[in-house]
Amino acid sequence: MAKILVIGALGQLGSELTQALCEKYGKEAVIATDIRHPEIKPAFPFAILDVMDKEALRKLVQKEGIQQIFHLAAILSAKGEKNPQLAWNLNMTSLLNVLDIARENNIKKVFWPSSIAVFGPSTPKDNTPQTTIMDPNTVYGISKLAGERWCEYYYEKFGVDVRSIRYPGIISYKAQPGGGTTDYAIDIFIQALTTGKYECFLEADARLPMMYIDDAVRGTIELMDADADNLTVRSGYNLGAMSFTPEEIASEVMAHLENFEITYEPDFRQQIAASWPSSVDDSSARDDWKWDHAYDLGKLCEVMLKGMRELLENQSM
Ligand code: AKB
Repeated sequence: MAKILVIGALGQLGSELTQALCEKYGKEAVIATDIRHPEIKPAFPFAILDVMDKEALRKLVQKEGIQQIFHLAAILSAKGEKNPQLAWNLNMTSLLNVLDIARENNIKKVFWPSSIAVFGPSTPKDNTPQTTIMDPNTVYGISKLAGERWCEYYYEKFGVDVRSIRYPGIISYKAQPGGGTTDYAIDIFIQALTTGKYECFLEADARLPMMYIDDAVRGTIELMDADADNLTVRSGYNLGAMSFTPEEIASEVMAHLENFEITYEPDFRQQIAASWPSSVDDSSARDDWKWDHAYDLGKLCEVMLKGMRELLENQSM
């Protein structure tokens, strides 16, 4: 049986992607790992793994006969700025460990997430092209851009079939995001349902590309299923769904909760947001592997409010 290893399986993307992989391939085919212990027993096979420990990764890959790796562990943009050395070290060393082990053990496919953070202040902001100026000014963005170059290098030089997506902000309610700039678009739902007001750490008009988690998970699996001959991008695919500002999402929330109030107190994260695209051109993904998104802002708000409300009710029971 083809075994799939997920690294960072308890994170925001990892937890839902692991669930989807189990549904698609069966629980026996998936090994979920993370550096921390789960709070509740996960519904899939789980092991503790520190991806910085290359020997431990090698042993697990060989013992389990792993054939695909999804490496999702990373320090995100806002958290990375608090400890740049740690973010660089974790984001780069972990990727190089995975690429090396994949090469050594003839792993069939590797997935590694890139981000819109690879772009910077000189990048064209609207409909940002797949190939363009890239001058990221966060340590997270620098590590993602360097990571993309390494992925392409391992593909070109050693034939490792690495695939990657430049995710926009991912919005979900089941697992907490881990220190990103786009996290405001999740916090807003929690605050709207608990206190009825939200103080946003970005400016009212900070427009960023965003995506609902179901689209992100489906897109990831579709890219991994795509025929290698159809893939023209071996760095990271631009992937679009919707773009909105804090003001726009707030008025959509108000359409459901009329007393909701938003105020703005921008902090250091505003500068990060200002350096990123407001929308991306994802025609390569649409042409190469038929990417199409399903969620727009209206549908996102409906599903987030419903899901978050149920979650909060269950927590208070
Ligand atoms: C972040 O805000 O750091 C992430 C990202 C866009 O990669 N959500």
